[in-house]
Amino acid sequence: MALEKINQVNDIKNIPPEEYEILAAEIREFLVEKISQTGGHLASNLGVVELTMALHLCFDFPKDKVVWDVGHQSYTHKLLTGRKAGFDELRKYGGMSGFPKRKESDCDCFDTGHSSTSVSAGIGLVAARDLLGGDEHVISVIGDGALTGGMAYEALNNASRLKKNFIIVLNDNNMSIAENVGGMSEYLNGLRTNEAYTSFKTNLEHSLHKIPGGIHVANQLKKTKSGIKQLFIPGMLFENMGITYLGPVDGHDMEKLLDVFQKAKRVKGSVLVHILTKKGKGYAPAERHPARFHGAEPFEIETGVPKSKRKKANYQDVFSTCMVKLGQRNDKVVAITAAMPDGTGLKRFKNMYPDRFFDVGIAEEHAVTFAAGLAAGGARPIFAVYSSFLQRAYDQVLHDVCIQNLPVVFAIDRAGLVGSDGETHQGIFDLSYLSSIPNMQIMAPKNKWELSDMLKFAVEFEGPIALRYPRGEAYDGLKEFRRPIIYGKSEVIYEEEDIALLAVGSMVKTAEQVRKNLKAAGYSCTLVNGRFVKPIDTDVLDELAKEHKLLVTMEENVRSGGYGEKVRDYVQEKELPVKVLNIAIPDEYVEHGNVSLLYEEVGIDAESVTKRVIGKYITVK
Ligand SMILES: Cc1ncc(C[n+]2csc(CCOP(=O)(O)OP(=O)(O)O)c2C)c(N)n1
Repeated sequence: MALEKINQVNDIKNIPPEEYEILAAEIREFLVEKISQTGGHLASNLGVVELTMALHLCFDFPKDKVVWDVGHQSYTHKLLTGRKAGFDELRKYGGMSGFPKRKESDCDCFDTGHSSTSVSAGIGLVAARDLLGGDEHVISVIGDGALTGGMAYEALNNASRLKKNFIIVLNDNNMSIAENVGGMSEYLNGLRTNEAYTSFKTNLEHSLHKIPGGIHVANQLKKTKSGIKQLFIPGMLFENMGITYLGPVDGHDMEKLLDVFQKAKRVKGSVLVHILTKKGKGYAPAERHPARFHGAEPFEIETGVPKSKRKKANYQDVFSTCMVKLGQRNDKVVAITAAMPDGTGLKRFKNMYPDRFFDVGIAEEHAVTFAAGLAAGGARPIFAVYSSFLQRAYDQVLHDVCIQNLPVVFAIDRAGLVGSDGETHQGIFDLSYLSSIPNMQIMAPKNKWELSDMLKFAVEFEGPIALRYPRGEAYDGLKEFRRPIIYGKSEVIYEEEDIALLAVGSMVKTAEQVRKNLKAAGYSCTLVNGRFVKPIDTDVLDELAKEHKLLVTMEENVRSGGYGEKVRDYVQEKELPVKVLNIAIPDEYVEHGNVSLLYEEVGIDAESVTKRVIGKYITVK
């Protein structure tokens, strides 16, 4: 048992080379077993087992530093740095994170979660090292998917200028979550698959080596800056930027990996090592369905089938159906995703209207400005994007869409707490970051029918408009309340007096339970579905203030800049004779864990809200 001998960082260096293969197999077995129980990122991790082992054999962690792009593929790194036991509590509340965390280990030098940041962070660490007189190696490991993100190019551009010793490892498995897309992906594909080229190059080199002086000619050709160098060295795109290219190398061949990393260490300046890996390697279901096993729920090892069966439709299914219908009705409707066609539910739209579907790669900033261009050209773009990933496109939303008041629909998925992915992925800021932007309108549906109605409304709307909905099961309660969507108007569901609950989106369901609790405790309680977070419905506030003593706003967003603040501001400004209690997520990052547990932790579950409402009401009545 080789894995048994690995208990802390650098233990791998005591493993004899003849056991590397055994160790890799045991690591894979360990990962499959643990992730089958906890869920987590499987396919990407299975692909980088040898790559990670080789890094740990060639470098000296924690002195040397490795930045994992996105960070979802860092499980073997965690295993090799003394965190084996952490896998029992992987992604659970209080347990080990599924991403690199500085606070978790000194071998994690930079926190990640969002894509395409590793080269920037790496070159920053390099610049700091050189300023402070250090001599450690800095390695950024970036996937071919992450290399579709603009930041990666900004960083490569900068790295080429800084001319500092820096190692970039390109982990090329020819996949993003789904199929990788775009010109860079094709370029890499050319490098990895061009057998004709490879054999031509080998033959040419052999022939040159046979003729007198040929070796010299071959060496000269490799040094020349001319295009002929391409015959000998692939990766000219990087070379021409001043970044040495090494590879491509089989990412499952330890000998070759060790050799190329030793070479990379000796290169002066920045070097990119191109490694070819197989996503899902070693576990047949993940090799067959790498996208499904990118982020897996707990599953049966023998079959790869998820352990829990989904009973109800989720919001993404509802969105998917609506998009197909909208596409049918209006041929100006186009759909955009930034590398998440499956997760967002756009796959059916893609299959039915391939000409009106755009996967732009992991490029949210570009996606937004691209949508702005489409809208300016007369199309009706709908950009389906996770709340946390839209964060990076703030300026594009403001500068390219909203200043020009262009009709772009933002379908904001995974809004609210997402659970096991943790801080980097919680969608709890969108109401705040969008609502300060003039011309932007924001809606949140209470249930699955309202998602459909809001989407129809949004496509007809003449300006930027966002609707946000959570991850997972779509709420199918309150079906009888399906009144038309009217701009800026909320929906009064139950009308009583004393306490009014004003909830938005997912919190309407919670508010229903809070109302039941309050009524059971003898309180009279109105329930309003806010519907619009921007603009807020001031008429309903004026009305509610007449018959109620306490308004309670409820949202699954941080408090700062959210729905509650807007209601409170209005009530204060108009000096309405009513008190306001804001229920929102505290202004803090929320770590990973089960969502219902997180609701309790941040105090937005029905029981905590009920207690706070009663406590507040006692002081105001
Ligand atoms: C800004 C941003 N957008 C989207 C994602 C979701 N996401 C996580 S991993 C991934 C694919 C990454 O592909 P690649 O870099 O090739 O790594 P692989 O999983 O194939 O090893 C995507 C799109 C993200 N993490 N960050």
